[in-house]
Amino acid sequence: MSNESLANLMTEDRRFPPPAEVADGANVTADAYERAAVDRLGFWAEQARRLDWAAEPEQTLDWSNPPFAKWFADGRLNVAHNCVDRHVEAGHGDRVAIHFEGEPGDTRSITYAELREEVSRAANALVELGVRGGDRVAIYLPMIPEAVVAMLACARIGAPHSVVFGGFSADALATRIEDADARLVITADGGYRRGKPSPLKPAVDEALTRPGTERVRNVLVVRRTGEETAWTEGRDLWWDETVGRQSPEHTPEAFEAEHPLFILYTSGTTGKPKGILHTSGGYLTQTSYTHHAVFDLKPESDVYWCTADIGWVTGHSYIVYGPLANGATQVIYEGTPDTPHRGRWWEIVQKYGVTLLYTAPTAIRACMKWGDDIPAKFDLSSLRILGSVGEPINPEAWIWYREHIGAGRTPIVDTWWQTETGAMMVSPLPGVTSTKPGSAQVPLPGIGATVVDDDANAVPDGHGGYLVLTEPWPSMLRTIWGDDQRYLDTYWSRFRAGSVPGVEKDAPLYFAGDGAKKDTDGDIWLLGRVDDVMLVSGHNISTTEVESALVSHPKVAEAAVVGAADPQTTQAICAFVILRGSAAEDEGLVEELRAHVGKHLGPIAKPKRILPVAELPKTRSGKIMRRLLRDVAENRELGDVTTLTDSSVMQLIQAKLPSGG
Ligand code: 6R9
Repeated sequence: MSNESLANLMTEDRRFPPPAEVADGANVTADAYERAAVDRLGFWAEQARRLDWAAEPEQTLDWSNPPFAKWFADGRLNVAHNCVDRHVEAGHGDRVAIHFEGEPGDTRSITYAELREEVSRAANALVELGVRGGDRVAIYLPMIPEAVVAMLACARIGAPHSVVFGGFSADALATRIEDADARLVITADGGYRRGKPSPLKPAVDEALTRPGTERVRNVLVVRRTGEETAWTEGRDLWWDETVGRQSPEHTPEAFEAEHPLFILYTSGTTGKPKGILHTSGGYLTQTSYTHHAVFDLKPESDVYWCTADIGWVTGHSYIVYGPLANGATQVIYEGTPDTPHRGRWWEIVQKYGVTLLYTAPTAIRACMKWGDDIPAKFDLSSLRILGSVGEPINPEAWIWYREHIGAGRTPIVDTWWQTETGAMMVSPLPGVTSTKPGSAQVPLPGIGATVVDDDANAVPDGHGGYLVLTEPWPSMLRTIWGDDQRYLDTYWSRFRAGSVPGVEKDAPLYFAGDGAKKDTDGDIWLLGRVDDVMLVSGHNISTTEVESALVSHPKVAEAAVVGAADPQTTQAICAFVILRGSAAEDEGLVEELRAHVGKHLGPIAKPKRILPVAELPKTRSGKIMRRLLRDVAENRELGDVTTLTDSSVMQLIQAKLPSGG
């Protein structure tokens, strides 16, 4: 990357102050920033008291061996007790924890009292199968309540889980089973996807033929679809039989705050997947606090819905641990947003009276493409706060979300965080912040985040650089499973603090891998992964800003921009666009779009090539895989496509490209 900071092209003047109905009585008010600034560790010690500890921690942070952190190290707690039992003991056993909506339309509502019984039975079953504290359990399930139960049962007995997304292949599953050295796999016969049963168990059978997976003793299989399933006697067990016959009572044991809670793999672009390790007390403190602060959850009256999959960190932190620690009532939906019709999500919001919705920009852009008339058919008036996560949200998508889903009334919380951070780090607070379309804005109370240049000096307002985290935080990853050196190299070796206000010179800074800028108000904008930033004639240009400019054109629903090697300009901007339903791919379109970008961002940002396509390559968590588009734009063979949702997308894109690049 050159020494010139990231170009800072886009400006945004729209502001939306918090509505009175959210600001009055908000869980967290502006003084939280102040308190956390005065005594950061005291602030987190106070948040840890949101939890029920078997032994209250006296210590807050041990940073004597950076970057290996210990939070609340002398405290002891049971995570599952905090997410389930304590709510029953507090008299909320009849409160619904989960409204489950299956894709075929089957439903189940599970109260906290019922959840306690289910989790206890599952914990007893794990113990019977010989799973001990510290043993790893792989979970490969669709979005059904048993996924939550399985995770909590592992937490209850101190066995770290490794959830593998149900859309991943047998290969991906085998690599993860091997790396974590799992002893048990929990799966299902299948789940429902796009209107039909989709099998899961065959991938487990195949994975377990691979070398390195021999230590898996049992496979526990949830019956979901009832389809015919191959069976290995002595190894495979039905969940309903094995779990069903257990006692509904299980006394949870308290574990140290630093006891491992889970491993979750992030794919990254190169090398083998990284097993991100999270532990118990700090993780639960920050997921609980941020869910309470950013969604302003009122557990007695709110109905919360996070549309993420449980196989993604958002599902871990904001379906399972944060919301359940807070005693929330939530919706879990198994299927796709367009099955059996494109209004399915809005029908669910109406049916359950969802008040807090958390989803990803990719889903919002898909809904924009499908048309405003679809959400308009449903009563969405229960919604009071809308969240976004996973990618930068383009200002136009932000405005659409607020107007068409939030009736022009609801605050939008654009939450920046990562698998590695475990919980939200940069986000507006819905009762405090005047929001700004496209910007994640400010570090949450108790979080140190800023933007630095190549020499690790904080950039002045109005400049771009790299997002870094300046202070350890409770839900931070503790290491990469089995590879401390890779943990150091990946996150902590790039920056030692230069001139950063409030940070000691040479202190290690956490490098998030994202480009970012501070606008003239000091608000943070995320500009995409640093690997995706383009270098055009000596200027660093953010893919996100060019994409947002394209999406602000009425004919464009989605855009993905990459820099392709170019003999004149180092890299040339190459854009792949999905047109809105009615827009035609006519002669003048490409010129019209180039002119539009030029007008918004300046001539330097005009794409050299613009290619209309039907679909974009995305990961299962909805992130655009720009590196594959770069391969296409540079006429290279495609890199690893195993984490792609649909590999035929790339063939379609390649077919559109005239050879010669
Ligand atoms: C939670 C999650 C992390 C990467 C992160 C960044 C991108 C996530 C974002 C965002 C802009 C936001 N990202 N939230 N970019 N604005 N609100 O997505 O975790 O799957 O590990 O991805 O996602 O690039 O570095 P994970």
